[in-house]
Amino acid sequence: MTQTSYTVQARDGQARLGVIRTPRGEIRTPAFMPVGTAATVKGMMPENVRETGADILLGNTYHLMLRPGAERIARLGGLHRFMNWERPILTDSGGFQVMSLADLRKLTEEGVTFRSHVDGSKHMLSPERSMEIQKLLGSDIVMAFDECPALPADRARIAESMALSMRWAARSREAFGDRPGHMLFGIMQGGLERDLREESAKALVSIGFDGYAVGGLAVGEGQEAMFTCLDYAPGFLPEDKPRYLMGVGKPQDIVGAVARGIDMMDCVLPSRSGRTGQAWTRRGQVNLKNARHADDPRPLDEACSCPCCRSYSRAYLHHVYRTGEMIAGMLLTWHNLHYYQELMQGMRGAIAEGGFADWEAGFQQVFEAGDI
Ligand code: PRF
Ligand code: ZN
Repeated sequence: MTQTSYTVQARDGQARLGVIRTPRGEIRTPAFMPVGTAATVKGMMPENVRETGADILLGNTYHLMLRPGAERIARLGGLHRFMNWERPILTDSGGFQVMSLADLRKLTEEGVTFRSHVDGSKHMLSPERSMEIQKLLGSDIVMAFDECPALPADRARIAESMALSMRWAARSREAFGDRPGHMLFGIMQGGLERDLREESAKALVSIGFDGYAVGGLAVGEGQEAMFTCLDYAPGFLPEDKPRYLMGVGKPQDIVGAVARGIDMMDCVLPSRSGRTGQAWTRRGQVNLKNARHADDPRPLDEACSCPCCRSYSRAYLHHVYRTGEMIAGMLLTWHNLHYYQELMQGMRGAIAEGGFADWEAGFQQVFEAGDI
């Protein structure tokens, strides 16, 4: 009894409608996972994150191992209890964050040693330690430990890094063991090299995972190059397992990824841009800092049913952002997460009805028309 499953319920072109079942609840796919890096989706109460429609959150091995520490979270009953989110949590494995955030990194076959970006203390991550930390956190979907070069990078560097990530994937699988109710996802690498992507997928499939991530994208290559890769990369992965595109993205990226066969995504964009006065709506990006909103009594989006749009004007949002009030980030984050979840629900509905292409064309037309 594995207690977890993934079922494809409908297909429309390459897009898939499905559900991942775990003991902590169902994840409707295509799914967007809000990011709760430091055991909080910044500016939001967990029950309100749920109200936006989120089935699952993302947490980070790297941040939590440094502060407050994985062993401490385990003693306090695990990450779900610690942060008051009882539904599924996926945790990233830490290597990617070490490479982008930590100081004095040293990469070897064994793993990576680094100094904390918080206090300079020395730490180590390896496939084995990453699996141990994600188990201490109580993560429902554990990510294999990988490494990812920033693009552009030369082919030799990408090939070498991918091969190392595949050896680490095998060690992650071994260290994870058999944990009923929990899933382990492998991470495909290989940059923008088609043959390396295929080789990576074959290596992962022969190890065997509960799901497969497409890693190493949205690292500087641009949307067109990313979509070119997504035109073939998901096709190298098993049909009967979920596919997760890591760290993506803008609404247009998310829609394009789903159209190409991706089932799950995460991104800091809706929460982070909320804290910097940026909103995402059906009609694209809106900058609330802009003086044009100062006298505007209309909501951000009259068609949005979120608490921000139901009760507050653009003029108010502009004012509280300009004065540095906390509620500015809270309201904009709520709206942005609500919008992202509505986008996912819209795609799920369209796939169910076999109307994804029309839905996508309509989405693009309104999005590109711009804010009014
Ligand atoms: N690997 C891991 N986490 C990630 C990535 C990756 O390649 C990316 C790339 N967009 C984001 N987060 N482990
Ligand atoms: Zn809204």
